[in-house]
Amino acid sequence: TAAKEAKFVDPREASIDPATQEMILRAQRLQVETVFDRAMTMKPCAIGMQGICCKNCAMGPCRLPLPKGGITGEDTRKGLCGATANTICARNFIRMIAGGAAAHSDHGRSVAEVFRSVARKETEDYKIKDPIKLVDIAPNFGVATTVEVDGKTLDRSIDEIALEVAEAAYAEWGKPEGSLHYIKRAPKPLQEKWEREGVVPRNVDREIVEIMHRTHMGVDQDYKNLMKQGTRAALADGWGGSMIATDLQDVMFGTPSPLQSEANLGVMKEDHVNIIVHGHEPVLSEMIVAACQSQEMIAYAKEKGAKGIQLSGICCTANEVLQRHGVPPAGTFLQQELAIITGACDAMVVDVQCIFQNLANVAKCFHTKLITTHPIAKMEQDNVIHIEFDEHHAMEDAKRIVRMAIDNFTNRKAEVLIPRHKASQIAGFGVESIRYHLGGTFRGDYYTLNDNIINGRIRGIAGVVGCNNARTKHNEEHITIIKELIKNDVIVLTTGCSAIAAGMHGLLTPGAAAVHCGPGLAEVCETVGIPPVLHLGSCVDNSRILLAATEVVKAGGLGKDICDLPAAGSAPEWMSEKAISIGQYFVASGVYTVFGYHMPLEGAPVFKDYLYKQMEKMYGGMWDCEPDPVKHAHKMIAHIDKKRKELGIDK
Ligand code: SF4
Ligand code: MSK
Repeated sequence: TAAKEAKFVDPREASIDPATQEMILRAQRLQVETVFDRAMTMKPCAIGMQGICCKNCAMGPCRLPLPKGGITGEDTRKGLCGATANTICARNFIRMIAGGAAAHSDHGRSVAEVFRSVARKETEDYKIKDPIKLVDIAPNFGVATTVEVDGKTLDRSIDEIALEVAEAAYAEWGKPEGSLHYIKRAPKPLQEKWEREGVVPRNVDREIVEIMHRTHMGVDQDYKNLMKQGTRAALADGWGGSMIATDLQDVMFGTPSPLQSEANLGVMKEDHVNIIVHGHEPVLSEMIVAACQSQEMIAYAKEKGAKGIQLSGICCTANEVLQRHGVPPAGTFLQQELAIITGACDAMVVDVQCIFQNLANVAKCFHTKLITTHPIAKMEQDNVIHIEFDEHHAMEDAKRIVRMAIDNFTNRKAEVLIPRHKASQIAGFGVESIRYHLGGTFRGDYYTLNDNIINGRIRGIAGVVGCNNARTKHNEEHITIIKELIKNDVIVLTTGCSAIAAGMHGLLTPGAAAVHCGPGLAEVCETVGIPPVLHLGSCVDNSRILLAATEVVKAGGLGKDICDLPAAGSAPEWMSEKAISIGQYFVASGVYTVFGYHMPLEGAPVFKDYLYKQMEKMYGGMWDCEPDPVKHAHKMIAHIDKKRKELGIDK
């Protein structure tokens, strides 16, 4: 990966994080190219940026750039087949939704498969850790938790409930009729909107497949009708595949509750075997956590001269093992190459999504073993080891991987340089723990969330989520926006790499309240001892934000639907197709959703207007984009204030 001719980025321009800056500099000194350098040398395509390049058939690519000065008069732009800018832009947009919904939902399917193995008792390595959650979710799938015997109501066995939930959950991906069970968890007025607009998802796979059909050359040529299907697939993700993933993971691995940890590259330890898990699915990483904690593996590591095993994570696999075990994240999406550049990463174990292929090139320059584990995510480079994970012998696979990392500890070549920077954090929040920490209910007490929103101590709720993007300064937008929100008494719920960024920059501690919050939010956080920014988990756990909003609505006093709440969503540094799917399911659930960087919509102003303005009339939520982080936060606050006024709580 040596790139003598590459133009190197100034590390201070690339990130606001000192650990990241230090490692970028180190990479440059060692002539190891990273994403930050590639972002300098390869600029994005200006037409693709506008969202109006179509390559859906071999008569194209057809490119319909917006004329300088915009459209005056009739828009006569068209592709060879006659597709308009709106059609092309909408097709591209909903194909992104299909990609994102497929990724989240296939993750959910894998979890459902493992859960079915557990319910059928085909695996010994996984158990039901949270039977209470299983009993809680069972009625949503139409599974009874009690049985009538001789006029008495008796509890059904957990084994019986698990088997029926497993079958019903798994069927959500392909059932031939009806609609997704979890749709019924949404507030009633929202369900009515979805029915009225014809966007209730039928099954997860069908909605994604139908996007691919409708966007094939010569099929759906009405941007509104295309977007209808995009909405239906996005809802199948948020209220389907993602929500099922979150719930079944909680049932099998435990529902998170607040715990202490740390974040950033400084969590790696020079004198320990360092293993990094990276990707999204926690099925294998749960076993890796257990293997790393086993006396057998710790003794083996000591035999090889290490003081112990330091497990850490990148991206959402990091969030999964953080939320349930306190395993510290070593960094966000953009720090994955940098973790290897420390020279201290003995093994990086990857599963699916957000994994740079360039990791293999970087690993070649160090001793790091790069291990792919998923049958659908392999790498072509010959230094990559593939150990396919199977839930039927999960612990055996995990121990094999951990042993390989330990054996590699003595092979470290390059001088080890781990940045010292790390921050403490409290993570592990969810709907259950928000309720518990804020008075045990959502309304009716001095401490509760709804009461504090009504009395104005908390101005509103913001969900700040999503990726990093090498086209923006790493973490700057996340941190600026979050700080601006909490300064204005808006409590922040965060997931994904945004949550890791917040942890790295010290915003996930109760102490952050006194330093960064407005007086109302600070008072609430100090009284109940929570951080002003609550880490709700991984990308699929955005479903927890949907359910938290639903609980707030159901508790009363803040309107009848999610769109009535003083709430807004944000993805400041988004990059993945998953972010677009998440954005659309938030918009269709009634949330004003602002993205940073840019949106690939500028080339089709009519379609853009449909997303930014017309959507609100259908669902109560709408899209927006604002790259300036301070303005971005204030757009969210203005929306929150508008909703407070509508609720009559703006005094
Ligand atoms: Fe061009 Fe139409 Fe083919 Fe797209 S589908 S590439 S617009 S001819
Ligand atoms: S990992 S999807 S970069 S949040 Fe979920 Fe981070 Fe975005 Fe991947």
